[in-house]
Amino acid sequence: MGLFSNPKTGGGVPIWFMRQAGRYLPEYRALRAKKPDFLTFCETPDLAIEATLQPLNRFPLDAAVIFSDILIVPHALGQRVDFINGTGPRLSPLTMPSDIDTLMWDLDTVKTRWKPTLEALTGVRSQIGAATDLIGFVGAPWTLLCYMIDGGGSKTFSKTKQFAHRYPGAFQDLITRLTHILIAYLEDQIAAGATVLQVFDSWASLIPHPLIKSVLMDPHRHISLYFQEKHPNVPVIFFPRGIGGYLEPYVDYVKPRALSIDEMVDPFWVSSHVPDTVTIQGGLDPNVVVVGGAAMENAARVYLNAFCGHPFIFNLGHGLLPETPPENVAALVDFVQKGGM
Ligand code: 1CP
Repeated sequence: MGLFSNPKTGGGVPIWFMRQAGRYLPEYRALRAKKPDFLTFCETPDLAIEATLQPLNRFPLDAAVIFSDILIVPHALGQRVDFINGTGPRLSPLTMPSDIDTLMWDLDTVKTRWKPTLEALTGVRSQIGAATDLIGFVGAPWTLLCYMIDGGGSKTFSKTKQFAHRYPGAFQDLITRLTHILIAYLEDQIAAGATVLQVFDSWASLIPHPLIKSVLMDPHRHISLYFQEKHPNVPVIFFPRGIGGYLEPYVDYVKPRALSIDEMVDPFWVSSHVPDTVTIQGGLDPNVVVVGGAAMENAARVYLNAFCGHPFIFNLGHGLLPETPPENVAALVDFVQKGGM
């Protein structure tokens, strides 16, 4: 079943998981050991294809998500990106406006640098059935800038916020340039075989209020309307993680075809306030999948009940955690596919 094939759900809710490929799977850890450098791993199409297919070989999921990373884009722009095992990504940070010109913004050049991921998409497409969607993705401009300016993961992304306040013109320029690059990358992903796209704004909750319009709403709206006009058959799922109180104006302004919700929002509020022209995805707490059993089933049932009658894709509020037992994932897929029984 495709992710968008259920206009009104009863049983048979489609299901996939953010981070469905990855460290919780022993076969991923074994494959990953072949290329200790994470970027090299992502850029080796045969390995990316196999990592993408691993969760589908275990569970009857309705979509594959291409194995790659949002930081492929700064890497394609020529920024130094390293993944330090056990620590996470490290980037040579942009610290002042003149650093923007050290990146390669020429689209023809940038396009050659994400080719391995396109090759992997085409390979996966040829190996999965037509009924299984293939999800391509990007990080939204704000979340990418968090890594590009702070230089790695952070709880606060203070350097990014200070850059935005100190150099508002340069910051806006970065948002605009990235938006165009991301659209080009998403279009290339469609041409390579992606049938659904997702835009991850994982750190949207950290955007200071005065910047919400220019940093979140405007670029998301631009991407949303662009794809609805130019690629009406390829739904784009937006994941503005943690924006809670902004959800209603977000839906009105961005007009997302689909909205991924996190575990902090009340699903019943969402189903009664978001029109059913917007497919909802999410939003089970990934921690409850670590726990499993009745706790997991009861929590999953809440989402099935909340979105019974609303177009819905079952997923989590964020990615599967590395400590998740794969058998809990199997049990959850089975539970959802049996309609919560
Ligand atoms: O050694 C390893 O195996 C590295 C772990 C890992 C994996 C499995 C990283 C490093 N990235 C990925 C793959 C990945 N990343 C996928 C495809 C796999 C799938 O979904 O099945 C996707 C969609 C992402 C997207 C991604 N990367 C996001 C957005 C989604 C989210 O989780 O919020 C973000 C923020 C990143 C950055 C990143 N890459 C890797 C890590 C550990 C991080 C987070 C760093 C931090 O702590 O801020």
